[in-house]
Formats: sequence, structure tokens, C-alpha cells
Amino acid sequence: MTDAAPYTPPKVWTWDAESGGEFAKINRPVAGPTHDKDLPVGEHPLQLYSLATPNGVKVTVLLEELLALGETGAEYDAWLIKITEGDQFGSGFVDINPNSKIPALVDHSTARPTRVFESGAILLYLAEKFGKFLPADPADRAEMLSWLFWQMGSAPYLGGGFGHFYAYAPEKWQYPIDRFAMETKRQLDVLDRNLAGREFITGADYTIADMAIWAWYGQLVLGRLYGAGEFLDVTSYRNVRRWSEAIDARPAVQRGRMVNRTFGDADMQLHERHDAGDFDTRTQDKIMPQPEKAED
Ligand SMILES: N[C@@H](CCC(=O)N[C@@H](CS)C(=O)NCC(=O)O)C(=O)O
Repeated sequence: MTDAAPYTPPKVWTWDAESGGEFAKINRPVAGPTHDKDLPVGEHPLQLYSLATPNGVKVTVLLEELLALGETGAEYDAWLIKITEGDQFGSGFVDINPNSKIPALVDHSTARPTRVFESGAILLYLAEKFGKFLPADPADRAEMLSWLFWQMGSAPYLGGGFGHFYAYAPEKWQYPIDRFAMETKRQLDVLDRNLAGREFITGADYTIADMAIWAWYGQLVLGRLYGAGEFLDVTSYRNVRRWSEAIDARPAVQRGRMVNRTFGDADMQLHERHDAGDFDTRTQDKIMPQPEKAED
């Protein structure tokens, strides 16, 4: 049953009205830049242009994990792309990602700068570049790639489907919420069954598949996405919860979550990261003007 008003599609769809909802102002039916704007370039080999949504967090978690292993070549500048203000449609950003979505990376350590877009491609590019967080054995690697691509194909049902209609659409409509809640719960069950016999997604080793899946489904089960923890009964996925908490406890994951974050607690927001020391000195609680102390 649905209470949505019936709609008869016209012969040819036209863009003549805002659809409403949280992101209506930035959505357009055409690609390409809307304005000229060069991207800033910092001193480090890797330049990341992003925001701390799940797709952005995947990449900053991997970069922080690589740095934690001592891979100094993974030093990076993380520049903030404010998607609600249309930064993704600036000409410089479109040059590195014609799809106008965060995250996007430029590697300046190569003979010519290498652009990489799509979070899954960025994870794979960095894991291969440093030879970390991906299995060497072909069968194990195939398993890892299967789960990485599972995440890339599945999360749009969670974010663009469930999250959109449950949290961002201008009204609550039962039909799409039912459809995408069902699919989201099915996906959580896929993960829960897989993690029943495995410590991490592909077995004993922590890989980029864990990072990619954790950013979406781990954070969902930890109650951080769409205020939907209770609605989806996330605590019932016990294996996913155990795995989510273990990954969440990693210091590199904690740091990765803070980068390019513009919401939530001020001490967890590091709008831009240009140096490892920024986590201690540049979070919003430290750089925001503090209220003046009352005179004694
Ligand atoms: N498949 C892409 C999806 C990226 C994506 O959807 N990014 C969103 C934020 S999570 C975005 O930049 N949205 C801006 C827009 O749609 O204009 C990836 O994994 O990198």
C-alpha cells in the first residue's frame, strides 16, 4: 500500500521544476562545469578533493592506515569540496572527475599527474601503489575484489535509495521506503552471514574491501547514518556489529573519519588536512573563536 499521489509521466521528461528534498538545489540533468574555478594544490604527493560522506571516508581511512604503516609516500593534502554549495561543478574539479562527485584524487608523484575518480578505483589505485591492504594470492584477491565491487554496486540502494527516501525526500512515501528498507536489510544479512565465519570481510586479513564496506554498512550499524538504526533494527546483525566496532576502534579509522568533516561534534571536524599534526591543532573546536571568559 502506498499513500503517494498517482503520477502519469509525460511523453518526454523535462526539467521544469525542483524535485524538492535536501539536495534538490544541486541536482541537474546535465553534466559539465557550471563555473570556472581552479583547484588548490598543496605540497604532498597526493591531493585529495573530498568531503566526509561514506564515499569520502573510505579514502581518508585508507590514507591514514597507509601512513600508520609508515608509508610516507601516502602523505596527502585533503581539500574540502562543499557539495551543497556546488564546488563539484567547478571547472578544476570536473577536469579531475567528469562525474562531479567526491572523492577525487590526483597523484603528483607520477611522471604526469594521475587523476583518479570513483572511490573504489581510488582505493584500488592506492592499495596497488603501496602494495598494502590487498591480497597477493589471486584467489584471495578475487574474493577481495568481489566484495569491493559488491559494495560499489550495493551502496547506492542504501544511500540513493533508502537514505534518500527515509531521510532526505520532501515527504515520507511508503512504497520507496519499503522497497529500499527491504533491500538494505537483505544486504545487511548478506554481510552478517559472511562475517559469521570470518574476522574480516574476506577472511583473516583487513583489506580495502573492509574499509569500503565499513564506511557505509559499518557506520549504518553503529547508528551514524540517516538516524535509521532503530528503524532497520541494526543491532540484530550481530556479526556486522562486532566487525564494525573492531574497525571503528582503529586509530587510523578515527582519524580518517575526521578529515573533511563539516558536521557533528566540533572536535571531530578537521575541515582540511595538510599535515599529520592537524588532528591535534586544527579541529574546529581548536580553531573556532572561543567564547570570551566572563570577568571574575
Ligand atoms: N560512485 C561514486 C559516488 C560518489 C558520490 O555519490 N558522491 C556524492 C557524495 S557521497 C557527491 O559527491 N554528490 C554530489 C552530487 O551528486 O552533486 C563513488 O563511489 O565515488
